[in-house]
Amino acid sequence: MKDKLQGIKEKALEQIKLTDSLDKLNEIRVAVLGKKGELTEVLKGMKDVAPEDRPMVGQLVNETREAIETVLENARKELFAKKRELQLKAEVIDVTLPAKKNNVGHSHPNTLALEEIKKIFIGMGYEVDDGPEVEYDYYNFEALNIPANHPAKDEQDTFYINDKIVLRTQTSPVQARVMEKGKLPIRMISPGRVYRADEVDATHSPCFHQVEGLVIDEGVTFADLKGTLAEFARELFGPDTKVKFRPHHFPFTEPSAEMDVSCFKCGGKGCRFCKGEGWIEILGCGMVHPHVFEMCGIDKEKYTGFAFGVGLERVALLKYEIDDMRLLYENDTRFLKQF
Ligand code: 2NL
Repeated sequence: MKDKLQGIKEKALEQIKLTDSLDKLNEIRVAVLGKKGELTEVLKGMKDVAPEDRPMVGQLVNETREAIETVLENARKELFAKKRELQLKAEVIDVTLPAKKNNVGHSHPNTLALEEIKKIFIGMGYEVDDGPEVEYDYYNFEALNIPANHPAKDEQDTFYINDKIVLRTQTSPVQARVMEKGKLPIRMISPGRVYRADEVDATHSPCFHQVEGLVIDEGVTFADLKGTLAEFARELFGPDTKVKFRPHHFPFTEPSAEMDVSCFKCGGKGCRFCKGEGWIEILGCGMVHPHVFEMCGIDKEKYTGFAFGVGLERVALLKYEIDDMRLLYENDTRFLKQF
C-alpha cells in the first residue's frame, strides 16, 4: 500500500513538473484527486485493509493528498502568473491612437414635428392615445359613418387583410375605441402610422403618419374648434399666423372644413413656397357627425364635439422646408442631421 501511494505521488509530481498549461494541470488534478481519481480509488480499497492498519494507511493517504495538492497549487500559481505576463505583453493599448468615431443618432423630422404637436396639445390638457395599426373594418370605417358601399372606402384605397380587417387608413379608429369606452368628456390626440395604397411620389407614401384630435363635451361648438386650431397654428408656425376655414366634406364630421394657415415664409403676400397663394392647406376638421356618436354609444342630444386630422409628414415638410417626402424615408444621416 505504501509503495502504491509513493508511486502515485511520484508519477503525479513528475507530470505536474512537465505541465505547461492550466488546462492540463486541471486534468492531472482530476485524474489523481478527482471522484474517480487514483487516490480516491486507493481510499475505496480501505475495506480490504486490516482494521488495526487503517489509521496508519488513512494518514498516509492524507499526507500523499496534501503533498500533491501543495505542488499542484504552486504549479497553478506559477502557470497563471506566466499566462498573465504573456497576456499583458500581447495586449498593449496605445492610448495615443485616435479614438473610434462614435456616431450619435439624430431625431427624425417626423419625430421633431410630433414632439412639438404633442407639446402644444398636452399644454391644452389633451391626452395622447394609440391603438392597433391592423384594425377592424368596423372601427376604421363603419363606426365613423363610412358604410360598406361608401365611395370613401374606394377613395381611400385601403389595404385589406381580409374582409373584416384592414391596415388602418386613419387614426380615428383609436378615437372610436375611446368613445366606445364611454368615459366623457374626451380631449385627446392620436398620433400614428396609417396606410393607403398610394403610389410613391414627392407628396405621397403608402405608409405615413397622422395626428388626429377629438374633443367631446357638453356645449362644444364650432367656435371651440376654430379657437383651438387657430392657437395650434400660432404655436406651430409662429404668433402672427392667421387661419382660414374652407367648407369641405368628410363622412365623419358635419359641418366639415379644411384649414389653411397664412404662409409663414411671406406672411401671406404670396411667394414660391405657397405657390403665390399666401395660404397653405394644413388640416381637415369638423363637428363630430351625430351618427358617429350613435355608433359609439354617446348621447348625441347631450354631447357635441369637434375632430381634426393633420398629416405629420406634411407638417414636417412645411416646417423644415423639405420639398420631397421620399427624403423622410431614406434615413440618410447626411439628410437627417440637418434638422
Ligand atoms: C384630414 C381629415 C379628419 C377627423 C379627421 C374624426 C375622428 C372621429 C370623429 C370624427 Cl373619431 N372625426 N377625425 C375629422 C375631420 C377630419 O382628417 O384630411 N386629415 C389629414
